[in-house]
Amino acid sequence: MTDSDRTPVTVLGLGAMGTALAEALLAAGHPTTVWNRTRHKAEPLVARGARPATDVADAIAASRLVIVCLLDHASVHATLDGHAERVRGRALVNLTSGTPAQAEELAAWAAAHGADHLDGGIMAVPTMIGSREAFVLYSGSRHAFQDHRAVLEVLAETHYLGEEPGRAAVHDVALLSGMYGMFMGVLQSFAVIRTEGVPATTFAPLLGRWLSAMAGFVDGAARQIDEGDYTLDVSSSLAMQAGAFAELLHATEERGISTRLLAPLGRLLDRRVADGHGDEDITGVLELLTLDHR
Ligand code: FVH
Repeated sequence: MTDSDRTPVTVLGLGAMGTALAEALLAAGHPTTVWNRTRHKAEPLVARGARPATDVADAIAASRLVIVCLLDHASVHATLDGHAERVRGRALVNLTSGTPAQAEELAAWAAAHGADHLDGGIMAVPTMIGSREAFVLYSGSRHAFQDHRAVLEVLAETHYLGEEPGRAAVHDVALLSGMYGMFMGVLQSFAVIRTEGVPATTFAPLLGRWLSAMAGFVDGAARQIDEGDYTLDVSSSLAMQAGAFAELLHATEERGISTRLLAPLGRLLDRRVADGHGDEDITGVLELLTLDHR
């Protein structure tokens, strides 16, 4: 296939992520039209062969596949709203982070103006785009996904989750929740070890090894949740962990480190034990995470 056979693509938004997306498309030989509110950010891409759009209307007109990667939902509407009549017949792939409700709203907006809509949750940082580690979760128009899958694979591995527009966003929220939980734990861990004068870089291999070993929790917990049975395979009971966790909080404060990140989990463990689930696994804490459990 020659470059002239490849699908033309437009990228709206050239922040860190939009730039990485456009770079990957150019590297794969796609004729790539770019637009950014602050125009000079397009210059490095233009030097690599991108076509600078004169304005949003020109950018949308250039390609049947329009990838949107802006700051947030408000900036997507700020960019597209004045050009609703231009999107007819196009596939709008919105990789801007947003809520499920925002994905549904944009899908309805696109449908009202004759465009197909795909919402995407990028599970990567910009430097990962185009690599095997990156993946993107998509939901929305099945035929837009099928038509453009080969192009989207240039950016990252693709996972299509179905036609409900908000489904990718829910998965994004769930995966990022896991990530931020890990970030919280890692920061807490480094805060404690720093009180001992141990350099973070010295400690990091131990922490990485321990977290890798504990990653097995994911599959075991998933099985318990799907079975609705938190007594399965319990090797460390909730009662034991609640006691150990209280000691961990004391030790943390003795080192002069705040427990404000960890203390909420301690309260949930205690509550679950008080509710009679001390002989079960920690996974049952999940039952206390709905908003009607205060
Ligand atoms: N970067 C990351 O690690 C994460 C990875 C996972 C997915 N996120 C989401 O991707 C969206 C874009 O993120 P980004 O990293 O490119 O963000 P910035 O570098 O801050 O660029 C923001 C772009 O949005 C433009 N913009 C902001 N407000 C408006 C507006 N009112 N009208 C038009 N464009 C707007 C901004 O333009 P400018 O400031 O350069 O003129 C940038 O192009 C985001 O949803 C992440 O959550 C990234």
